[in-house]
Amino acid sequence: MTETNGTKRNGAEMDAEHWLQAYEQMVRIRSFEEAANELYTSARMPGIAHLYIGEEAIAVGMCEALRQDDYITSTHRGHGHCLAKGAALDRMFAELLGKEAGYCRGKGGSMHIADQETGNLGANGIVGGSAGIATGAGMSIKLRGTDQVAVCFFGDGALGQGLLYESMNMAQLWKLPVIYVCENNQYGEYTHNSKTAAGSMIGRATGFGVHAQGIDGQDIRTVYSTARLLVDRARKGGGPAFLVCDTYRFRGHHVGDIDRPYRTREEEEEWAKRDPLKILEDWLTKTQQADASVFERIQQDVQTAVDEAVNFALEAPFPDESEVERHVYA
Ligand SMILES: Cc1ncc(C[n+]2csc(CCOP(=O)(O)OP(=O)(O)O)c2C)c(N)n1
Ligand SMILES: [Mg+2]
Repeated sequence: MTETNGTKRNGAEMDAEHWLQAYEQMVRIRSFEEAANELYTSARMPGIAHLYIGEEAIAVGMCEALRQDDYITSTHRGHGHCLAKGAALDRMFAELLGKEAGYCRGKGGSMHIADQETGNLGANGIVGGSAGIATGAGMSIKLRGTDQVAVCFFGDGALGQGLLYESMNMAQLWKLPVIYVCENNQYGEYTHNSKTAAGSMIGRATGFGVHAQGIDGQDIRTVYSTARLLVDRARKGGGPAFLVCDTYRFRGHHVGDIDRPYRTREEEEEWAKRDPLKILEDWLTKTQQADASVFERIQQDVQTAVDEAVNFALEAPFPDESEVERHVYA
């Protein structure tokens, strides 16, 4: 049943074949999200989902620089992180549909997907909540004396959460191997961050002495090369880092946010020109490492795998009623 992603580069230089695997991983995330949207609009998925379309280069660029035994923590917009760290399509869809074959036996749903085998400590419906978990993982790594790294993904909305700053303070004091990755998609729900976040985003980390930088989150080559440096630094005991990746969600805040009255179509069109898939396609084409026929074949193969995984999840059984109180701690 389980089709896992075996493309991890563990931070090595990428050649053409590996860039195409990274491209495939981004396509896999996009196709997964399109299918999740379709399951929602056809009333086959309970609840809502927050789509990662437009932001794929960040999850894939960061996770390609990690080993399987490294950790990530994720957000309410977490499908891309889970898949990039190695989650299987079929068990992901099963979780979205509340089926027993899902990563959390159907009890977590879209916003609470965790998978110990791939080092995914969990998506999280609490904005900023994963900062404490990732920092705790960093503490555990240090106490156990391994060279693992923890990557904490969060949105620009989490910059308003105190836990992030308490966590970064401790991580810097104790030189923990944690990389805080802010996916700055400009909005928290329906509000632009110019209305919610005072001062400098980078300055929020440099105030603690944490190494911080801002990058273009649409270009996977930039994300990956930065990730390699920061991961290597953290592995060697260099301590935490804070990375602000500029990006944009191409869809609404969640699948039900269709009209998006809080932002203009012109703004969306400008960002659509910076589609992370297109940026990688253009570079691979320009450098003659691949052409349109290669991209089309990858897209078709991924679509077939996604269709199969959706069918698996639709047909999979729900947990038995007797399971309702098992594995529930709160
Ligand atoms: C502690 C907390 N407060 C409020 C919410 C409601 N909420 C859900 S998503 C969201 C916006 C998050 O914005 P951001 O962190 O930028 O992530 P994005 O949705 O843009 O990826 C809010 C306020 C929540 N889930 N948790
Ligand atoms: Mg945001």
